[in-house]
Amino acid sequence: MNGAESLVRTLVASSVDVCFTNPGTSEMHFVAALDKVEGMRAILGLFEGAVTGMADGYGRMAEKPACTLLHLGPGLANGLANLHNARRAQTPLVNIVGDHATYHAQYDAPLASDIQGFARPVSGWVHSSPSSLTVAADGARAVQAARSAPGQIATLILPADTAWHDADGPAPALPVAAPAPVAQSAIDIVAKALKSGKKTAIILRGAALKKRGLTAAGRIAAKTGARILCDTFAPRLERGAGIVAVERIPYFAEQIVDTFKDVEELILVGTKPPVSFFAYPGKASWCTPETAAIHYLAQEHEDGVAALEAVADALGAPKEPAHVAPLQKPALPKGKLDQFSAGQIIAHYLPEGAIISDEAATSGLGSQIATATANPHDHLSLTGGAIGQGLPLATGAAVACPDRKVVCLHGDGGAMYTLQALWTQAREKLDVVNVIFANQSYAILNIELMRVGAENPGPKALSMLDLHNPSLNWVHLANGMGVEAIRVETAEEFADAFSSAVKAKGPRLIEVML
Ligand SMILES: Cc1ncc(C[n+]2csc(CCOP(=O)(O)OP(=O)(O)O)c2C)c(N)n1
Repeated sequence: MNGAESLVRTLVASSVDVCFTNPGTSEMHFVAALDKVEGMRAILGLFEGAVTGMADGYGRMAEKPACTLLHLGPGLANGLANLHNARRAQTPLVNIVGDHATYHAQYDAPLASDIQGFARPVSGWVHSSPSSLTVAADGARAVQAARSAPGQIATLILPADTAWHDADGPAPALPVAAPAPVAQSAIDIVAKALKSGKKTAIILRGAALKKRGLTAAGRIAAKTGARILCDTFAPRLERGAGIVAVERIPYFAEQIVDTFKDVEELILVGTKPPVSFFAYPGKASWCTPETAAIHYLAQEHEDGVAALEAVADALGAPKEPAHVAPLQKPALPKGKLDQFSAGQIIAHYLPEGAIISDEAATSGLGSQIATATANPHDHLSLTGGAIGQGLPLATGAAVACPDRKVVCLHGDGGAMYTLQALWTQAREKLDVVNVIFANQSYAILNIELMRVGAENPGPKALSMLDLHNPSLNWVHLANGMGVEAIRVETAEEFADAFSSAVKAKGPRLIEVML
């Protein structure tokens, strides 16, 4: 077998069995190997930003890596913004990036570039395979690196001759290190802080935002009254009826300052102290009181869930957690369609076990409020602020979880970045309801324009934030990629469209005119 086949067999043996790709000439042996090897699902994306976002959504939900297959430096570079988001999400992900044959590099052919230079800032592990005889072992190491807690991006560069020359065979899967146990001393310090009676806030991220970690945090809250929060943009949060509810840290600096103004003890589980997303003239960057004591119960690579349970036990916390969300589906609103009525309708019909990919931007608050007591679901957010993640993220999540309904909530501006994901949804018949909030504006930037102190914006400035002229037509855009779509203008129309899309199988798009 050749190097490419040895690599594909190695990936499958290491449980990497989905490849999101947009390939080129240098990856043709890998592409050909997909037919020789059983067990690797290959999914085409029509732009690399969609490909990498899909791999992120898959990794967040499958909790194991997919691989990408990308075309040299430019292919990787096209995918960087969503790799940035995936890095922020600590998603396990293996990039396979084709390169020119080793002996071709000296000629500086047009597609030659610094692939390692493109890969390094988003990758925890980067390696260029020197020979077809090492490709398999390098592939196994890439998977091991991607899966090491809490999860990271591993980029394996595959020169074309290492793919086409003979290999010895696949390499066996390497062991994956579990999250490191938290030191008893950290548990003791946090338990002591929680017993102090001071005003305490616990911020959770990572696995701690799944039911088990949330339950342990809810037990601590029941015993001590500590507040439980999560980052504004958590990679994955389980929420809804029957699950311990957390406060989501708000977006704007002064709101974060207000959220934490009384806090004396801040306990961090797999996260960092909250700071403002941007700096603004005259506003805080560091958003917790300077006087608050900060305790790291668990670092990102550590087992924060077991640590929370150990703290709850050390405190003698009751078995029953506080703040378990009840099931309260909102009534169906009538008349005006805005983000709040839309959110109520989404919460009303949201099926149990749904996955929400949320890049709704300024239209997101309504659904976040309304779904707090909806059927239990997973919520995925835009972790790195690089817009254009939501559609591919939803697509990858639907590949990972074919039995669950995926709902993508998206601003129209961000959705335009990676709308090619819709084509992949149609081709793969993925079960995604895409809701596009069509305000025909970069609305958040209109708010930011004022907040940064740019006074009296003129028509040129304002037109840079406006998406009219020409207006986008999401029904046509979706139809052009094989996705059934409808435009809605009232709450009743949206309720009809959303309920029927949720009942149907396969991708749908609803354009919500705001
Ligand atoms: C990759 C990238 N490019 C540009 C931006 C700047 N940016 C932030 S929000 C935004 C507009 C978002 O518009 P939309 O998705 O329609 O949401 P809205 O603000 O209208 O609710 C832009 C361009 C960004 N965050 N990331």
